[in-house]
Amino acid sequence: MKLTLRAGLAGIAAAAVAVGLAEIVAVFTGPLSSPLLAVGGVVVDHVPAPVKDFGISVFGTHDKTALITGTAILLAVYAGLVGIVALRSWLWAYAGIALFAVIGVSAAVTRHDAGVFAALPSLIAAAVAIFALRRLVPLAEAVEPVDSDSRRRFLVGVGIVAGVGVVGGFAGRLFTSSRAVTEARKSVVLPKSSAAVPTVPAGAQVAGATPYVSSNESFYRIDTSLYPPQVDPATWQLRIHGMVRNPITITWEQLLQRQMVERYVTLACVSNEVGGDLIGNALWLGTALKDLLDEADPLPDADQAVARSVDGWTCGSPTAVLRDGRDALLAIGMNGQPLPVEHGFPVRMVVPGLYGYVSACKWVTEIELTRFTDFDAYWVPRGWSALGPIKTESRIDTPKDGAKRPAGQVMIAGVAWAQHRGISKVEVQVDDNAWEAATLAPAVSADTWVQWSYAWQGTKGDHRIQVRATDAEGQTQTEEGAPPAPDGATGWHSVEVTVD
Ligand SMILES: Nc1nc2c(c(=O)[nH]1)N[C@H]1C(S)=C(S)[C@@H](COP(=O)(O)O)O[C@H]1N2
Ligand SMILES: [Mo]
Repeated sequence: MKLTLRAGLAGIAAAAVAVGLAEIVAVFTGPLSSPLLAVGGVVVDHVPAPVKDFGISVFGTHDKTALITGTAILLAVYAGLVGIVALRSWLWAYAGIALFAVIGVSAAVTRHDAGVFAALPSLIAAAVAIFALRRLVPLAEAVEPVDSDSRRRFLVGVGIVAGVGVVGGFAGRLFTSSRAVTEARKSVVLPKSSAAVPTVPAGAQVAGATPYVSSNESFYRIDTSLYPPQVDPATWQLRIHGMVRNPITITWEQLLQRQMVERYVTLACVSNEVGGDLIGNALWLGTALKDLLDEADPLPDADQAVARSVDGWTCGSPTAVLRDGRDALLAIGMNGQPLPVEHGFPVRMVVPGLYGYVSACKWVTEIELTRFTDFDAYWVPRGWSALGPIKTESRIDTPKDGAKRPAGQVMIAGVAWAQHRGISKVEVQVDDNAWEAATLAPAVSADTWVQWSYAWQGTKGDHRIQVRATDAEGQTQTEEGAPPAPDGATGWHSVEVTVD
């Protein structure tokens, strides 16, 4: 093994032990102070919209794992170079480690609500890296001229150092998640809905279409947090303030005392591509946001209600939409369970008819009444529209693109949505034939998606199937294709099938 290769390995091992021990320090200073998560978080906040789009379309909801893995690979390459540099000049190697510390510290202390202690994991990591490198590089050098004893010493040294790093890293993550709010969540007893709970009508589920109600486990997850915020209901508060005559603050206990309703609402992400699956339907338990806002009494020109999460993320909804009588909820339950931590435990917003990025604030702790001209919420300066009403869309769930079917009757089925307006018609077109009306299944309300089906007599050959929906206001989904940014994808979903 060449000297440069050994030095590179020494650098990588030193970085592993540094980052691993930093994870342990982060158990005490907060999960987001770990250099990996802090730097990853800064990247998330600064990627341009097209890159974020690309990340979501390639990695789907695994975009976070991809980001952390990418950061770790970059770090390994950098650390290898620092190890090689150390052969020539310790001064430059220290400078390389110092740069790592500066990046880690600046990322960690600028995260929302970070204290000065957030700098500790990166600082300690830098010290550990220097310590480990000072020991491993001389071991790497001692191997020349070829000597099996010193080579063994080098490999054992690298192994131990990297091993301590890996074990430390996993232990740190493990402690962090065991200190998480999972226990607090288990002890939550949800109040009952004070009104009748809607039932899913018989026949709402069409064979071959996605489940009408999405399970909590399968529900899509989109947010900017690399580690979901851990919010203890005991300390949770919601403050409604800004342009209001009567600012209010409510605690978890007070929230539980309020009138609760349970409503099916289909949530959709603006990043959903035509035919995509960033959409889900759940039964949400919560209290009416309208009542809370009425109590706070917004000033007439406070046209924007900005919700803020404990992690600093914001979204802005039109105040009028939250107060127009639709079931805009401050939600605490999802399908009969307390909100899963990833879906906003203990409290989030759910607003029928608005994309998630302008309405569905998870881990919500603040609603500030302001004006659209005075404040841009998180995604607006990143290239997304300030207003995000959900567009009328439809999707073919079966047959899948590329599927083969025997000749004869082929059931085509899927979902369509135009939350809060409702769907009045879904049509299917095979090749260049006429558009044919699909059968609409019953749905709970206009706030949920609806399933549809169409029995087609498949003839031998390759075919293209397209779908389009019309909302209850009579507007038919446009054929014109548009990407998700700035305000939602458009176009008709189509699949190619072979009948033989
Ligand atoms: N705190 C916080 N809330 C958030 C987000 C976020 O990044 N942070 N993302 C929003 C977006 S873009 C969507 S589509 C929905 C997704 O909610 P879900 O993950 O429960 O499906 O949450 C919204 N609420
Ligand atoms: Mo979203």
